[in-house]
Amino acid sequence: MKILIATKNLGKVKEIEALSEEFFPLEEMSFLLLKSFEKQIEVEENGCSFYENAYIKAREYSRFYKMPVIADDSGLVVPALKGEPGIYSSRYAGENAKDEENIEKLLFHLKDIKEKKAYFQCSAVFYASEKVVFHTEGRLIGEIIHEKRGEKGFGYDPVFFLPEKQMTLAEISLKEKNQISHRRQAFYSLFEKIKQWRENESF
Ligand code: ITT
Repeated sequence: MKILIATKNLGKVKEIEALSEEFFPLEEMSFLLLKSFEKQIEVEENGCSFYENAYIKAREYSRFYKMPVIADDSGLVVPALKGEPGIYSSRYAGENAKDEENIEKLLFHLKDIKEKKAYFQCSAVFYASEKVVFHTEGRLIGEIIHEKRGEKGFGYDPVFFLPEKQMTLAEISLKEKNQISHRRQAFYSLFEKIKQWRENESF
């Protein structure tokens, strides 16, 4: 079976590819990326939650490319900022904002706030048809620090500190991030559901 991983975010692509290789090493399952298609579409993320946006992306790409699709909608949630940037994480500092600009805005809003707890949320949706839709969630808890540390990862990783490792997500390897991340939790549960569905289908 071919499944399209519908994301334009190259940081996500790297992580999801590595997770899928770990989970489906011997399966007859192959993953396609958006870049393998000549025709590209824009999908408006006008949902009110990570789940709604992941569902919209998975459904629209699946309808357009006529194949099963996995979509990820994720972001950083800072309770002291009333949940910001949340579903607006990628465009916090404006449409097409760069990661550095989003981080700058985040640190500016947090400069006088002591409570630095934050978490990443990932909502993953598999859409094969209107009747075959699976949804899972993952969460990674940490703290926001005031100076960027590390060069790895993407998005808010350089300011997302893991107290138990005393490092930011941008200081640990992709492999280590993929052992603990919000994305790992969501995708492993999603892959499990897809696997079970495939097994039941073949009876
Ligand atoms: P697609 O919609 O094409 O998947 P996107 O980057 O716009 O790409 P989202 O709407 O889900 O995807 O926004 C996710 C944003 O949340 C992302 O751009 C980062 O700013 C942030 N984010 C999500 N997961 C992250 C992670 O693991 N590390 C750092 N930042 C992350």
